[in-house]
Amino acid sequence: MLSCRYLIGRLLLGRPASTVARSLAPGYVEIREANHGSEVLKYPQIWLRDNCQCPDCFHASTRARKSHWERGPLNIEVSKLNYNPEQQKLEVTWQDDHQSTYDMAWLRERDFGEAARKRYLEEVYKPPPQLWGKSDFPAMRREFDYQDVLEKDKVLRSWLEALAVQGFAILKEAPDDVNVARKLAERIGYIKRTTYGDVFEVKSKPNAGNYAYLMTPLPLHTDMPYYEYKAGINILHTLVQSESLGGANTLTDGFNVAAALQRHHPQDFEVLRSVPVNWFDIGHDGDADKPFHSLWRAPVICLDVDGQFARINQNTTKRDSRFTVPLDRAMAWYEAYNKFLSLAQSEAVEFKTQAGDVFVFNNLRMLHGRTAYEDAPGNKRHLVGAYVDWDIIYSRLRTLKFPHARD
Ligand code: OGA
Ligand code: NM2
Ligand code: ZN
Ligand code: ZN
Repeated sequence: MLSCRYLIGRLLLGRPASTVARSLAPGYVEIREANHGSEVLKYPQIWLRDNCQCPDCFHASTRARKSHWERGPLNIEVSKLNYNPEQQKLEVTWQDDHQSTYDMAWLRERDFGEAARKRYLEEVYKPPPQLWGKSDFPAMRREFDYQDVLEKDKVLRSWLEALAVQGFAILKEAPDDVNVARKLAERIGYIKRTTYGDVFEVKSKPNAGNYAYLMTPLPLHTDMPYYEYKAGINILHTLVQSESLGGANTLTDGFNVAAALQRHHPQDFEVLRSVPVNWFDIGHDGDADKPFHSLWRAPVICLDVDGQFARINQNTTKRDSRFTVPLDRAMAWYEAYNKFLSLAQSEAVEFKTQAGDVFVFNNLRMLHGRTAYEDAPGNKRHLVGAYVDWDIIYSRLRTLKFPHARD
């Protein structure tokens, strides 16, 4: 391979006659656009070559990069750069004579600068969650009409955005129909099937295999911490609400509780972020004949690669007595967990749904629960639930936001 380690050439876009050659840090291409002040677009040469859009390198209809491992490494350097002002394209000739052209708009969308990366992550990747405490609840509460969600894409989009940003929403005026939760899941995309079926009935059951199927208070929890692929959102449709005192829902923003713990008790935060807890679900769903033995070890507070909150695991009824950590970690963990739970409890709001309400929330983020209730002969509390994964929800949201996205 020819080696020319120092590329000479800075393009002044928009001023075709005045392209200026200047020495650059090796390995990069810089573009300064005439009407963009001192802003410079800077790209690694190896990235440009890796993302060559020519038919030999890229299969347009499947949006797929082609693999050419047999040709050796990609670090071939640029031998000639040209900006084509009529077509607004950057033209590159490489030292092996391969030729690439890049649309300026395409390049700008892939700007490595900090502001552009932030814009992409927040506008396309995921809308950032807005954390909230008890006193913010009324301002965070979003309501949508059930039929509008089914029929109007704009309303579907607003609903999904509320789930991503506020973490919950309430749909009103759903019919008295056991298929509502399923229809909503299918309106988003695909329902998530679990060991509890595709839809599940939350009511007091004689052969209850799950604590949620009793009339007792259901403490603040997230569903299915015992799953590696835990349900993304929980759709809970109230068919019959209890006329007794209770049967109300409780709700706390778990990310906000984690943030408060991080601020005020950083050591406890570190413990809950790092100590794996054994979550379990052993048994069978009522009379169903398929037994399950679900286990997943994970901390209460899980962060993503950027250090942002990714998932909260908490379900006292599903925490195993097996705690597979060294002794001293267990002691520290209980202390931190206690702080987390008391904070969560003090920030919890309470509201009672009515028949026809659908309470939907981010199950990776929201701790939720229920107050105790009493069924009566003519009034048996009855909810139907369904789950959807966030992969499906974010994908749907992006297709609504960017119907013409090509890459
Ligand atoms: C559950 C649950 C809430 C309710 O079943 O996991 O959170 O209102 N139920 O019964
Ligand atoms: N249900 C409602 O994590 C849990 O087991 C919570 C889940 C039974 C599907 C309840
Ligand atoms: Zn190519
Ligand atoms: Zn639940």
